[in-house]
Amino acid sequence: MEKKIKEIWWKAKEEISQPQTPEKLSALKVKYLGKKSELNQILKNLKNLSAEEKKIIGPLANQIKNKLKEIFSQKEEELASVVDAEKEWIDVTAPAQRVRPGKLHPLTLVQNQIEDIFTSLGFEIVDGPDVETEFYNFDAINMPDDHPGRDMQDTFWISKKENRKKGEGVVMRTQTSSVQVRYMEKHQPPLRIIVPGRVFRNEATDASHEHTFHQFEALVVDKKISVANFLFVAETFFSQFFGEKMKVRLRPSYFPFVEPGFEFDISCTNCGGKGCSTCSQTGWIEVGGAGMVHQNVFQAAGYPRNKYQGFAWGFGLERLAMMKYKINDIRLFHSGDIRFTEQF
Ligand code: FA5
Repeated sequence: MEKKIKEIWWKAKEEISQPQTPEKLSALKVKYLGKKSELNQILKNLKNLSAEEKKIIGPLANQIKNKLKEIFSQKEEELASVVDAEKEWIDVTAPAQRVRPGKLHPLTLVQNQIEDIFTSLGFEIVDGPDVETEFYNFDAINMPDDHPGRDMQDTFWISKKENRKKGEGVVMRTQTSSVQVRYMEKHQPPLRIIVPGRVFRNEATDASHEHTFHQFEALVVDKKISVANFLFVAETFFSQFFGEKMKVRLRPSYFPFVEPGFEFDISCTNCGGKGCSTCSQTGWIEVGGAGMVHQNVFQAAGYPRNKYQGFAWGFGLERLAMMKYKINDIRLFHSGDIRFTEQF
């Protein structure tokens, strides 16, 4: 009997050490440790042995049974780790998936460049709210309720009660000029700021008009500021922005918050000023409005009248990006079409 148990041990050990699959191993476990296994039969029949034999066979059979349990569980662990490694196997020779790197939107590129140029000229970048009070968007910049200038911009009203107090309505701002008085109320001259931001107008859209677009306001205030200062800053900015010498032309125009007011044109980026279809053969392209800050605006900000002078300008960011990248439809910017944004 003792020999038999040792034979079981050697045979089992030999078989377990062979290459295994989890299925084969559990079949072996049944064979050597299952209820009907030889070892269990021996243990079951111990009662039929003599007392002498029981003393030897009992402990030996139990010892072998425990040793077998131990090597089975070792083998099971070994197999489990092999299976995991197989699941995690990576084919390092497989072709890689194409990575499509993200791109900055052309408006972001243009805005970054504008901000770099102006900060290098000593301007501070200032922000303001998209949802604005009627006061800052209109009243404070010399456009009270009954002013015809309000009709120049179709407004999205958030709140417009019939009997509201002066300036109390709420609008989606129609222009970044809304930040002028907001800023001046809290800061004293000399000041040089630019205000990039989104503006909204209740307009029909076409290739050059959006209802939601971006403007760039510039405001410079000090004791002696003249139109010549504006021209210098404008020419410096546009020359740096387009990477070539640009000329700026002023045409008289009307904006309630400036006096005198102008519309300003830059030399055509397509033909260099010779005349082409982009500039309707004039050699000039209109980019924005500008002028010397009206004393009523300074007064609304709490500055004494006639103490300070300043210039302000506002231009459309989309229009500038269209000129720089030769984009022929403003609606492409917010189309969400990746084929468009991928080109920049
Ligand atoms: C204004 O908004 C004035 N606040 C600009 C200004 C600032 C004048 C400071 C004087 C002093 P205007 O409505 O013209 O002006 O708009 C300025 C620029 O915004 C235009 O020249 C154009 O480039 C752009 N713009 C106007 N409407 C649209 C639109 N619907 N879609 C795209 N760009 C527009």
